[in-house]
Amino acid sequence: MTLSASHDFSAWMQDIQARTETALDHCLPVKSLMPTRLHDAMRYAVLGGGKRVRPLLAHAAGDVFDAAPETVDAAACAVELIHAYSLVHDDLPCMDDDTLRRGKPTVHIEFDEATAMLAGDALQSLAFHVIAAPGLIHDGARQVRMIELLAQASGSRGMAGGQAVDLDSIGKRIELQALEFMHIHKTGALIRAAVLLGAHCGNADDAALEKLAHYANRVGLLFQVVDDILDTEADTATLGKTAGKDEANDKPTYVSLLGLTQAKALAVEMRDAAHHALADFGSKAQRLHELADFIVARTF
Ligand code: GRG
Repeated sequence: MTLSASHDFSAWMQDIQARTETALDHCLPVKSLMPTRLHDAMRYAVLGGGKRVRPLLAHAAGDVFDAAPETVDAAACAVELIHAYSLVHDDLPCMDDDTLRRGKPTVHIEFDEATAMLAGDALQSLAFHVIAAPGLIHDGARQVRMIELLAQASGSRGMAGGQAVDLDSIGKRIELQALEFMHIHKTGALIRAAVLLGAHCGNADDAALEKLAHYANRVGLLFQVVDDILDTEADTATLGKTAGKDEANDKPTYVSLLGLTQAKALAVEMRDAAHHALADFGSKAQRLHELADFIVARTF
């Protein structure tokens, strides 16, 4: 990537992150609305942090089909609200039991466990409220497909299912294939939903959606391999969450199964496969290419 291209990419990223923050702010209930403590916790969980990788992917996929950015904002918010809920619940003592997230105390530490549970629940409901908004897109049948896609990606056949397998694998030695299954669901499903929902906003046809799904599947795994590498290599201050948690929790990861060098090689392989999946889209897919590079670059 040239220097000017990388400058342009940073400016684009900042623009999408800023518009996502504004869109999220608008769809979340204001703090002063009853029940104020719950609304405060929901806003705390969502606003002012996070890389907004999923909204970036949704907008990049929308760009391929000239989707209206305002429509993609709604789809991106829905995915980000599901992501935020999953982090709140993942941090609870009954799951990962973590005290730090995005450089701040986790929601159950800042508020309390019951509030954190309810905030996660309510964020999930809000996500479906946002994606089901009447008139979000002109094609009602396509909007129903979008709602179904988000439901599948977050439920027992997607993220929640992946989390169940993750919890079940603690302290166990699992094969690479089982690790891949877990991550395709836990992390990959929502990343795939972000890409496909962005593309739906631009009326992508089924053939294009299939190619994008292939890209998203590679990026989802890439994201997880990178997350595993960072958990070993980066410090808590850089990550904004507790480093070394996977090893401390005796969780199987790409690094524990393959070693650091091979995990990094796998990341490069996934990135190249992601680029390859975009071959038919030409320069319209520039942002999707750049995002795959950006995700890998975090580790090198
Ligand atoms: C509780 C149903 C349920 C699911 C939880 C997403 C998840 C499933 C757990 C998070 C644990 C984890 C570290 C997963 C690995 C990849 C991942 C999703 C990291 C966090 O996402 P980022 O890096 O976070 O996009 P930010 O803070 O930037 O939004």
